[in-house]
Amino acid sequence: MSAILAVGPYTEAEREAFKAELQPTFIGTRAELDALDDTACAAVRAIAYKGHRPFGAEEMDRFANLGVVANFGVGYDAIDVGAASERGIKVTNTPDVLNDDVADLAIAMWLMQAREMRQAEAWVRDGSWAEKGSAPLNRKVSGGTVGIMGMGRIGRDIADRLAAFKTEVHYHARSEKDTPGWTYHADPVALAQAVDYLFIALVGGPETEKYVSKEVIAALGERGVIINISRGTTIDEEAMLDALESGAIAGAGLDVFVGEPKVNPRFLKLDNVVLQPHQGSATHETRAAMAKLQRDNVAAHLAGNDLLTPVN
Ligand code: 8YV
Repeated sequence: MSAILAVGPYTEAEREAFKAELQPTFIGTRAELDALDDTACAAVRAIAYKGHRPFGAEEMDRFANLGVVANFGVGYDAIDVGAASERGIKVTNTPDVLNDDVADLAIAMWLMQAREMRQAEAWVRDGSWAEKGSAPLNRKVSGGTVGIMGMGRIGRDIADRLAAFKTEVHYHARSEKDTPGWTYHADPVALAQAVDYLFIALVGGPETEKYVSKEVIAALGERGVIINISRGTTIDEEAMLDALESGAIAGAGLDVFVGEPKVNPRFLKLDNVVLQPHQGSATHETRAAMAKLQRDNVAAHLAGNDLLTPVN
């Protein structure tokens, strides 16, 4: 009695790797998981979970012998870790292997927004360049003043990249970190006041809900641009939309949204935003590394070994 479930939108390659390495008894969707009968549930010892639909106490209580939930992703806000710990269920995630890709996307959205690359490309494609001449001027990023909200591993990788753009780096985190001359702000509003470009690299979950508040957004000011690669929930999205529409801030580059994959239609009318479909970690190379780390965590648990990247 040792059933392994792989739950979520796994690619064909990931499914094949599961079959080769772990012989899971089930690879399916979250809806199929919800439909499993009691006998099948009782046999489950490990779940490899991919997706952002909440997996909490109610779900866990269906699996009396569940020992580990291995999350696909560094952010495990979909998993109720407190409920898991109370039930003696271990949770793992996939940190570090995705830092480069997520930081790269943050920089790409920053450049794309400020240099108006979408509009500039349209200028070429629709013949405006030949008909009307040069495209409108846009905004310089190198040498600017930038802020990082959340100086974890991804925040630091973003800051390292920004430093190479000769920027002045400011940050806010729970505590001051050992950083090379970057300015720490204990107050998130003070950080927003000090910078033009604000990168959000917070962890998700209830503690950071609307951490980028109406006040933080207002403090950023009319030259302010928000770049978010964390979770949609970390920003007061309605307040940000109001600010984007009124010109209270200059723009945004967003990879994550409240209620994604559905996106508030107000975003679609805005020309000062760059919108991405939560693709921070979505390269072939990184997704393969994340999937491998997830499988290795399941294998370690089943073998009774230390977990590679435990959360609780
Ligand atoms: C997701 C992510 O895991 O790692 C994270 O926290 O947000 C992503 O890499 C990915 O969307 C698959 O669910």
